[in-house]
Amino acid sequence: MKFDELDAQMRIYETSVDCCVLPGIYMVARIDGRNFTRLTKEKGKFETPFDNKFRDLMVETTKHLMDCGFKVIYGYTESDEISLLFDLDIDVFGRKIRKYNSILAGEASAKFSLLFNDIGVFDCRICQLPNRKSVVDYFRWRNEDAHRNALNAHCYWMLRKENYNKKDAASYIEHKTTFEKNELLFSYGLNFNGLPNWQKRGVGLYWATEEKVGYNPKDKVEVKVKRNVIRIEYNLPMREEYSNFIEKILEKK
Ligand SMILES: Nc1nc2c(ncn2[C@@H]2O[C@H](COP(=O)(O)OP(=O)(O)OP(=O)(O)O)[C@@H](O)[C@H]2O)c(=O)[nH]1
Ligand SMILES: [Mg+2]
Repeated sequence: MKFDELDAQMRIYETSVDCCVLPGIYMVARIDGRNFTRLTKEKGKFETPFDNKFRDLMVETTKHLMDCGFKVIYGYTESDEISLLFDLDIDVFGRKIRKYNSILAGEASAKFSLLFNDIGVFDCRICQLPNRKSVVDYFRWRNEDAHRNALNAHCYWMLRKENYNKKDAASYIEHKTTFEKNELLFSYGLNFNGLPNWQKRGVGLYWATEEKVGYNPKDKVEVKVKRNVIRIEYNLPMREEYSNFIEKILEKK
């Protein structure tokens, strides 16, 4: 068989399940650390439940993903996960899902591993969201997930410090209400509301334009140049205010 014939024949097997996201549908990628419970405990020895150094690794990885060839209009990170909202009209790789999943997981793993000096692997999935409301709801979901995780993690580690074993600490908080969890922390002298917002709400990253004074050596004059920079928000709003924040990002593009 000639190579061209063989090539055409085999491509069918490779591309038969290639799905593309339809035009007019928003895409959000969620990238999540693989086995990071172990990585944060054994390889990194990060502070529990939250560590600034780990947060910074995730923020730097998010920044990289926002500037690696995909038009990302908003990045969000909490715990070991990153969400990326793409421009509605993005058309790189013909919107083929397998390209986004494999490249973004690869870029995230490579960047994180370089920063961490050890292997850190991420997976990636694409959510297809039919309208602006579902995009807002998606980010509200992750924002509120961050809040719940933070409360549970602080309770868990507080009990562990008080000599509860893993199982007892987990089962103690399992059936407690939000109010009771807040009370539990308070009884040990920790005011949950006073904790840094990035722990409870995650971190948001978005593009902004900045004016910079440069120098034109040919004309020997100072010139103002505009450049796009990534802004990092460590104090994201919550609930309706966060919905409005996401709406504004969707409108700005
Ligand atoms: N010590 C520490 N751990 C963190 C921090 N942020 C996230 N983690 C850990 O990262 C893990 C993320 O949870 P998951 O993604 O559900 O668990 P995983 O082990 O990565 O499992 P898979 O995602 O299914 O592979 C949790 O166990 C957190 O404790 C941090 O700032 N400090
Ligand atoms: Mg994970």
